[in-house]
Amino acid sequence: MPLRTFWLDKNSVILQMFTMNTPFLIFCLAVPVGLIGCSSLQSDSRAKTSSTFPADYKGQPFGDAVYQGGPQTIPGRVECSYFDMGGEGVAYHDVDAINHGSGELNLMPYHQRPHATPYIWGFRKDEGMDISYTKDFADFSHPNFFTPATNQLYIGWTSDGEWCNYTVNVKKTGTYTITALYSNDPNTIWFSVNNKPASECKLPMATGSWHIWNKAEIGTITFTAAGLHLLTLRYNAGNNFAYFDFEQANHQ
Ligand SMILES: [Ca+2]
Repeated sequence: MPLRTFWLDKNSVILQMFTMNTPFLIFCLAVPVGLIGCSSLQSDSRAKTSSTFPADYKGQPFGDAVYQGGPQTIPGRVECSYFDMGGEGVAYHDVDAINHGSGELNLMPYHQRPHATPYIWGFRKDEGMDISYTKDFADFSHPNFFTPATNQLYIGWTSDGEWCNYTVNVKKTGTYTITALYSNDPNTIWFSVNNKPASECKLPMATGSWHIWNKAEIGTITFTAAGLHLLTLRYNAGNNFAYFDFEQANHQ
């Protein structure tokens, strides 16, 4: 049983974290009183994988030196640029191997905006998926139907028949509304759960530009089991996608 010791703040003294050989349970004990104890979700929590999660899936939840949150959670926000790791044909399908944002456009100095950082403009630059971020001269130089955050990462350069995977951790079963932050065409998009069609969603209006953003409810999706699920976004040409918010419908 590996034992690791962490110093917290001056009031907490020592947190001893025991990682069980059952690899997905972390049990924490804290001394002194004030942190009585906690159980923590481990990102690699296969023990919580839903029974219908594709057993042969080779992708992994996104993580890097900055983002170490593990699978994105539902209810909650699924950031589109945090698609799974595993590459073309596994974690996503993109029509070409070039990342036309981080790996191409954003190599130009003018696209390395002062309000951003190398991490942002080069985000996942070696992936075939196309990623960029909201820029002052492109996304904030005009009114938006919904103003995105500065440096909001998004996937773009979309083409017909593309898809990408998100390993998500569903905390509670039920039906969720899906709200999208997107731009451009009033397209239909689709979600699958564990490789089965689960939702057809309609982006409600054209925004008029790839860089005019709208945030709108686009449909619903139902999860019948908690735990890890493979959420697949399928789309055609015509949009940038920043994130999807999943909120429980009808206050379940
Ligand atoms: Ca590409």
